[in-house]
Amino acid sequence: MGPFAWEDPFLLEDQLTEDERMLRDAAHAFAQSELQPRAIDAFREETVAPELFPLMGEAGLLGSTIPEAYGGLGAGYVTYGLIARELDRVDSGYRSMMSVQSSLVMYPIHAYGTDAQRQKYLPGLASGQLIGCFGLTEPDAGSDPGGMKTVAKKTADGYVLNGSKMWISNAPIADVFVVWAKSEAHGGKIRGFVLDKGMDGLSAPKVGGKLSLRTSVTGEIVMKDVAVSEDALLPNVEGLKGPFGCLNRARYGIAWGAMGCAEFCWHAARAYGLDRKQFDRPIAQTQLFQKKLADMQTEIALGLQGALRVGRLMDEGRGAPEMVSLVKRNNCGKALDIARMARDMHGGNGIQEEYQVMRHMVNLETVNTYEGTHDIHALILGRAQTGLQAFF
Ligand code: TGC
Ligand code: FAD
Repeated sequence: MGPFAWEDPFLLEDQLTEDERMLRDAAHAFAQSELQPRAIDAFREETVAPELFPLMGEAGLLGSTIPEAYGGLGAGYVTYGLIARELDRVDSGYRSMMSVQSSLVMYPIHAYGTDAQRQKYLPGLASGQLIGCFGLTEPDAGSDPGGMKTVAKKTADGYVLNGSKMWISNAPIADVFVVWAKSEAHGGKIRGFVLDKGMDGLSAPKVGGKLSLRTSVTGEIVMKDVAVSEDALLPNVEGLKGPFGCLNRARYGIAWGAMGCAEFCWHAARAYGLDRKQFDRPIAQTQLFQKKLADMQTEIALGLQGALRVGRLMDEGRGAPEMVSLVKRNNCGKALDIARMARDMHGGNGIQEEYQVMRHMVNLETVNTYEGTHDIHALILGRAQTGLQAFF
């Protein structure tokens, strides 16, 4: 038998390639030097920080799986997941900025767009000179995006879009809007459109009052007779599989990201327990405290292995959406439990911003809800094993 590394029980490090470790280390260094010093104040003040996009772009964090010809790194999905884990280790809002830009804006333009659309948008999005957002959810269509009301009507030389989107990450600061609408000219099928900031009738007011994910700005997208040319249509996909194709990638990244949050909370609880004394001994020397640490360690080790396995299968072209649902659901739910436990293990200090565990805890409430709620992913997995649709 070999030695045991408490912080890496299954030797995940050994399962990464040298390139993956190098890009992960670069993401870690960026997150710790550029993001960590801002996170506490940014969350408290709900700071909107568009200037972070060019910094992330320069660090190679945007569109890492997009080919180099369009400004990406041409890296695999394991690398993408490792980047998400490092950003989330600081704050889920920062990871959200990266996920939306990479998986929900650059991916559909690359996968479903024309070469002209790729040339027009991808280099700017990769460098962070352009900021993107993804509009699927509506006020009356969240878990059931097929119920959307946004419509695209055909005109002589393009389309006119009407409708509104809700809860859209990055929208108030976005230059590029990937928006999904029912197109009358395509039999009411859902089609993707790329809109540009400043178009007549397009606005993106901020959603205020969030008690979670406050480092990432969220908005509506309001479209009132927004006229676009044929060039705005993403021609190579139709139906819900368009947006879901993007969500598969973002959800997978979130499975890694949630484990980054959980690792932060676990390490913080362990350090706190070693330092804090009650009843004349470190609280880490109590059985209950150690059981909690063991539970955290176990769920994180298993969650990371699961995410890595799905990433490897995606890189081999063998990943299935249900695998992604499994790891997104499990890792978000487990991370939320771990963050709540870490908050408790810090006692009163757990509610203080400087200890950071409560910020992760409230962020994870969003992470567990967006990109398909915990229960929606259970229904996806239930359908896959019974063949029975239980959504309605
Ligand atoms: P359903 O009948 O299941 O499928 C309709 C069509 O879509 C295809 N499809 C998929 N294709 C690729 N990947 C997937 N994961 C797919 N799932 C379904 C399917 O094959 C079918 O294709 P076709 O050709 O036969 O038409 O559709 P449904 O309406 O019954 O869907 C049910 C359900 C619940 C699974 C789905 O609607 C769902 O996943 N709901 C959750 C919605 C959601 O995740 N929204 C996320 C919004 S974006 C966001 O939250 C960003 S946060 C970003 C951040 O800040 O990080
Ligand atoms: P609902 O769908 O109304 O769900 C409410 C509850 O009902 C949940 O518990 C759900 O699990 C449950 N429920 C729903 N249907 C069923 C069912 N059939 N059976 C059992 N239970 C069910 N969307 C975007 O398009 N782009 C973005 O960039 C984006 N960013 C976001 C950022 C933030 C901060 C937040 C909070 C959300 C964001 N979203 C975004 C929206 C997000 O994807 C939705 O909030 C999510 O899909 C859930 O939809 P809903 O809020 O309408 O909740």
